[in-house]
Amino acid sequence: MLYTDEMLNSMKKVELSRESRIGQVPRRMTAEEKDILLAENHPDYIKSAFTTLSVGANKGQKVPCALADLLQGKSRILGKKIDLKTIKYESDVLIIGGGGSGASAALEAYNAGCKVVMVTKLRIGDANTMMAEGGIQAADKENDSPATHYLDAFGGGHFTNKPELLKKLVYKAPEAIKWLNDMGVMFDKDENGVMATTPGGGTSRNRMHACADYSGAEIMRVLRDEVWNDNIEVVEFTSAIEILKDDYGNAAGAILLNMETGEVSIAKAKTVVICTGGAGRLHYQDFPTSNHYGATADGLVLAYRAGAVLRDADSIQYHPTGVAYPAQMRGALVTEKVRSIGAMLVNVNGEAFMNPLECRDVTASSIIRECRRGNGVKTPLGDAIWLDSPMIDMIHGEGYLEKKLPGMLRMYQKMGIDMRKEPILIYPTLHYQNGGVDVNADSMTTTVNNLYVAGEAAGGVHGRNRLMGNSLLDVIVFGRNAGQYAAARAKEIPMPKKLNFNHVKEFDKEIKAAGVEYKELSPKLLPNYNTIKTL
Ligand code: MEZ
Repeated sequence: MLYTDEMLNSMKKVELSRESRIGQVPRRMTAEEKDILLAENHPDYIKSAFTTLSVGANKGQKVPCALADLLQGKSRILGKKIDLKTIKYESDVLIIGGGGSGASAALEAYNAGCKVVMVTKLRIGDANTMMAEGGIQAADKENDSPATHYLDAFGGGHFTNKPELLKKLVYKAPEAIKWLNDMGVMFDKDENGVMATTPGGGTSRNRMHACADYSGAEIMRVLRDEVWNDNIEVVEFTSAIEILKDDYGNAAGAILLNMETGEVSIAKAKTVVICTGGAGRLHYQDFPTSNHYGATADGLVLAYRAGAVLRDADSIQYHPTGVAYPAQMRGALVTEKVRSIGAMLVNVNGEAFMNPLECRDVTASSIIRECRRGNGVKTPLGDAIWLDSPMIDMIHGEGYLEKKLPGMLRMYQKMGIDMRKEPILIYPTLHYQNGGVDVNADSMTTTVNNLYVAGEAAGGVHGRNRLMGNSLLDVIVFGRNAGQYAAARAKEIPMPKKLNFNHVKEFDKEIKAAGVEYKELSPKLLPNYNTIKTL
């Protein structure tokens, strides 16, 4: 039996209250209520989960403990003999990472006439982009505007977003959708060919463009095909383990590690673009994650050691609805779209306790609080909340859920759950790093010349809380942006003559002088599951 009697009794209450909840919209919280809720319940406020950095550009600032261990970890090249004269890959632009931002950057740099090499530690497309479900925002309808999109994202980010980055994100969004559509991304459209759009948490207009509930997979399919079609050199199963610099302290390549053979090699380039994604697989505070296997914050480590500044690195997004039960799917993403199209969050007594389309940090905190108040559903894996998915077909008619959420429906069916007929159990899951490397509007880091960062590895675009659908948008807009600027710069400068990794040695000296003990080899590259608490 999948559910205990207690769970089944609670499910009965959800069924009984369902009819009366249709058409009811729970009120939004006031700003003051939100502030109190966040301070008392959001995991970012748990002081013991953070520590202060002792070295580097962000010395004195707090970051999650697991991230600090990596930022101040032992470089993989220390004590190794590195031959900097034998260059295995030489290019105008070196792209590190093979997800959505890496592919977008590669395509733009290639189109600008540059020789591009992309290195990626797994395969091209093995990335969080591929896992994205609900959609991509763009204000391209008559009742909407980039300015409205800006205000939504700025408010959602608690007014901490870097204005020049956010402006670029929202103004370039319609063009990004067109770019993808023209390349062949199969967006959902109505019978007249008009893009279908839905709302998301914190959006004041319906501007979520989607490809059912596999938006990221469809976008990545097309980007990957384009990279392959262009014959861009893609080096798979190869990680960048340090940035290389020229005699002037500018980024000039990377030291690479072949993940299969262990061979170390050198890539030299005029400009370097880091597109390594997020950090979910660090499992901050022992949260499960919706992230891809490779999400281990590698880019932050590479950039930090090279002298880049991080911003909002203590701000983490817990997606409100991760699978809480059954165990096989724990932590997997239950797209926000389930709520966008009508499902409510309901407690053990069958009561809707909040508006389901508050921003993510507020929604996640409200779910955590409801469980802390004793109103969660007890499962063998911990407390959870119902997401009342059968409401969707009751509101829109039979067949709607299957049409809009085919992937999710199948995922649950495999576990013997029909989400059209029964609610599903959710709890927040570690989803996104809101912050990252500080970059300018040209995607170059604020302190290291010729080093660019795009996508989840970059900070500032979303401030301290990202809205749904602005991540896929970020990887496209800023992947392209980084590729264009890195290419333009590469055309202006000569190929670096000599390479060095003096900054790695200097950083190591700083670590020793600060009395910090290494806890990890870094970058981490792959998660280490024997250290995660078992259920
Ligand atoms: O942007 C996201 O994180 C997103 C669209 C996730 C989702 O709920 O589907």
